[in-house]
Amino acid sequence: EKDTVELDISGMTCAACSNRIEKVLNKADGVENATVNLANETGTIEYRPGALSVDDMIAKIKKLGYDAALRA
Ligand code: 9UX
Repeated sequence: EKDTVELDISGMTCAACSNRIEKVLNKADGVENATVNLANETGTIEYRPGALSVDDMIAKIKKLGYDAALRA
């Protein structure tokens, strides 16, 4: 099955930042499609919950030096 999650992502200051996060998320096992919006500071990720969790995604983003949280 497939799920979609929206994250708040902060700390991005240029388009290369958002591209970098997109690239890492899209290559992660279980991610079907990830788009990151620099202006809105959000990310939308379609993924397979059996393969990775939202916490896994947040950890990957934090490892790149940005902050991320589940969008309330
Ligand atoms: Mo742009 Mo983001 O030079 O870490 S890539 S600020």
